Amino acid sequence: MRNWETIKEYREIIFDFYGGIGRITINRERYRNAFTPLTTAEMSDALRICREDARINVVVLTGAGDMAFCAGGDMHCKGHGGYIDEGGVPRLSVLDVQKQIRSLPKPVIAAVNGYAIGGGHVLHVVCDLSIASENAIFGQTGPKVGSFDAGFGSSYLASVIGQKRAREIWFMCRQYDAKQALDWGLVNCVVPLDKLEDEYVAWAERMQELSPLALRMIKRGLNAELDGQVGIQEFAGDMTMLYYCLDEAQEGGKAFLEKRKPDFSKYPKFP
Ligand code: 2NE
Repeated sequence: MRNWETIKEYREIIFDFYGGIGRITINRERYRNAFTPLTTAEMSDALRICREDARINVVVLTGAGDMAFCAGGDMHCKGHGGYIDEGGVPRLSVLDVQKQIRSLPKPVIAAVNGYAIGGGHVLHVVCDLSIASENAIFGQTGPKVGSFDAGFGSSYLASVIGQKRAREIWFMCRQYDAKQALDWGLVNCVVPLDKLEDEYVAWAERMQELSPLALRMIKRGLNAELDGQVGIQEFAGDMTMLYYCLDEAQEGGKAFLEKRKPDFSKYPKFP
């Protein structure tokens, strides 16, 4: 038994910490962990904390209970223009959560502990790694229930498993078991449900033995290839951060403040 310590209290998610891992658990077991606008707002807040908190090196996303990871958007809230929040405003804020997961400069593991359906399926797809329990079930339902995700939910899915399979998932709206998901490369590994926590903690521990900056830059590079200008901007942002760590970059600012010409001649120029 691990002693997970609460980071912050929320209404629809649990956010806790253990051994360098920030764990976000969608906590709506009654509805197969379907998300409401409040759930996604809370997830966004927790992901922002994951980015800021230097104790957190790896993030895990999972669902409460042993039936579901996430069954997508809560149909009770779906209205005209989006999922209606408590103030009556229609929102599709799960898209912001997807973007946060992709741009978080730390690895994000989806621990898929049951149904990953609709927008819940997309959530695991956008995570860097997916570890599934044997009872996990995967699928999209959008065209059956009056919805779709033609963004990461389709195009990034296709880069993960290929165009034909991505089109099959969306055009047929079938369900796929964990073995099929593993065969298709939709998940990284499958373990018995009672071993899921051990497995994702072990993967997180392994990644924490490696250089965080190296992992961060690899994530940026893998994203940049697919994310166009936004991907390049994030990659470039990290390059700028690294440049600011060099004396060469400090010399420019210092020279400006000292009202002299900068002298960049002394810094190495590798071939
Ligand atoms: C997930 C699945 C396959 C589970 O089936 P089963 O048989 O294990 O459970 P059951 O009885 O269907 O569900 C248990 C309770 O959870 C509720 C159900 O209505 C049921 O409630 P009661 O009848 O006991 O009152 N529940 C489950 N999913 C819910 C949901 N999404 N919203 C509200 N209540 C939900 C089965 O439950 C299922 O197929 N669920 C629906 C999956 C779905 O279609 N999700 C939305 C896809 S669209 C989307 O997520 C999306 C998008 O496409 C684009 C952008 C943003 C979101």
